[in-house]
Amino acid sequence: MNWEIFLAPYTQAVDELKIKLKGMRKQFDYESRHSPIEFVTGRVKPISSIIEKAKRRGIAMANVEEEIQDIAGLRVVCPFVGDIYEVVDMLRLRKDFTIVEEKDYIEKNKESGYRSFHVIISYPVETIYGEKRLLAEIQIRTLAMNFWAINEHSLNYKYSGQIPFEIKQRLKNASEAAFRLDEEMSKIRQEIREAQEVFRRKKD
Ligand code: 0O2
Repeated sequence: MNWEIFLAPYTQAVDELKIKLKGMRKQFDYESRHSPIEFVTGRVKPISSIIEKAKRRGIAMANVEEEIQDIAGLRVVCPFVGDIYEVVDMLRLRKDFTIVEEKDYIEKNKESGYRSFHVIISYPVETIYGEKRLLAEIQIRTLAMNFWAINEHSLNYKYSGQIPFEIKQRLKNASEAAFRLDEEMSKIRQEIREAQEVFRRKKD
């Protein structure tokens, strides 16, 4: 497998999608409207992670393209839970890609305590040989969900996926705390927005 050639369209897709999703945030700013997007990041999955995931799932290298949906990964981080569904609605309206699957790990979180909304898209990349459609995963989550997920991810890496029981329990507690934080913040969302608006006007 020539990884450089294989990953090139994924790199292009991530670069393009980062610009497009950041563009959504900018448009809210230009129109002085509250943005449901706090920030956007993107990455191409490292080769070692692709190989590791394929081995773990028993996926043949020839099927990696169809079976590993997050080689191109985008993350949209939002202030409030309600913003996530606003972003999902905007993604559903777009004509530059098609949604092939939606996974709502907010309604029903994962066993680990992970919460996030995943949208899997089929994205057309223009190559020198014509259009190539590939899968990309857009993870949409709040700041609190993101804080939890990046810490849990580091621990998973540290313990090679075998996090000790006690730490797992603490992570579950932390996930519940993050859930409550999101709930409380949502309840005072309007107050927070108005405060930000006053702050923005003063700055202008
Ligand atoms: P990395 O290192 O982030 O790239 P499925 O067959 O649908 O159950 P699949 O295809 O892995 O499983 O999709 P899923 O479960 O939606 O997960 C895709 C990505 O979501 C993961 O990629 C993580 O980025 C994130 N994710 C899912 N579950 C967890 C979790 O419990 N904790 C954290 N921190 N992130 C999670 P990778 O390849 O697993 O990891």
